[in-house]
Amino acid sequence: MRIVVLTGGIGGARFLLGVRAYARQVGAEVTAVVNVGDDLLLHGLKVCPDLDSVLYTLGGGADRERGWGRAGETWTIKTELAAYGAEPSWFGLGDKDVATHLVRTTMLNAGYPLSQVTEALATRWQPGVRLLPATDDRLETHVIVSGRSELASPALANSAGTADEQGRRAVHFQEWWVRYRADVPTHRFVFVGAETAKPAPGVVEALAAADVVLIAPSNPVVSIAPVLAVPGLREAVAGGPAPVVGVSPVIGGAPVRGMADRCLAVLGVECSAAGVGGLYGARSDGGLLDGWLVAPEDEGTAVPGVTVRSAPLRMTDEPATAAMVRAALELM
Ligand code: FO1
Repeated sequence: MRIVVLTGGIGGARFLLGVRAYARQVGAEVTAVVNVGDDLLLHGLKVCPDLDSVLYTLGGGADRERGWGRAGETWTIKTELAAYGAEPSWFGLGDKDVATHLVRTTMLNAGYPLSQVTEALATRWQPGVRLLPATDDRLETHVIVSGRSELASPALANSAGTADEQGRRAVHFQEWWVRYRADVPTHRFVFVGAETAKPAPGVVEALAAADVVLIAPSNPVVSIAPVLAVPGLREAVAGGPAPVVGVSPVIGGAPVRGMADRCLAVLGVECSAAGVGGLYGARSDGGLLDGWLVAPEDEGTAVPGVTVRSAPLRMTDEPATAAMVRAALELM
């Protein structure tokens, strides 16, 4: 059995722990197609938070409490940068984490595409799943905001746009997420570079050969949407041979973690299992889903044209997450 997972964020990385555990039980192969919209260039380094979350989480090196970055991290570089007054000071790179970015950036500068660089990094972490960035091309999520004059850090590439006549400007996703905790008037999300991006090598092939495609319980707006924004990728999912089953990131009207509620509000979508299911839509109706797994708290959720079932969706540990994956696959 071949399972392809569309994923991003910390919830997506934790979901993959369960997918890998399930796959080991049944002898399945797993390919994860990972969001790159959160990526940024910082202090000359290419940082790929979602790819790194998967590498560290599946490789046993993640800080479980913080959710991002390395366990047992130290912060000497961050302190030294602060002593120079180097911005941005609101985004911290740990010392161990910096080693990953140095290796990645060196390889990218030498001409290797991100997919090959990721494969190289994975030889250390042995994640046990095939890890593919959605695209090797630059694709960054930017957020159109207004209302705070200090917005748009010149320290972040492409975040220094001047305000238009309505006072709106674009900031990098990380500035919106980490610096402002999404608490600023927000108008829309833009996936910069998406129009000309191509799926990374192996992505379309993996989708064409899949027995099932799972959409992880990741943030639909800033983790899954940038993956689907790569031309050809949505088509390869929606028009592919494999059934598509999504797992709700919302339980009882609240995101399991993160700020999906704020992101959905920007789109005018209700923060509920039905709202997110409806956003993805039925494959039979031009959308993506054949099946939608919701939590017992959301039993009775209906998404027209989609088979909806419920199962416990709290990813408390690996066995619980593997049981969730089993329930999603039983929807097929
Ligand atoms: N999240 C924070 O809240 N504060 C940080 O300083 C921060 C630094 C950071 C560095 C590397 C990395 O891979 C992730 C980092 N994150 C940080 C997490 C990240 O902002 C987001 O949680 C993800 O992009 C969303 O998936």
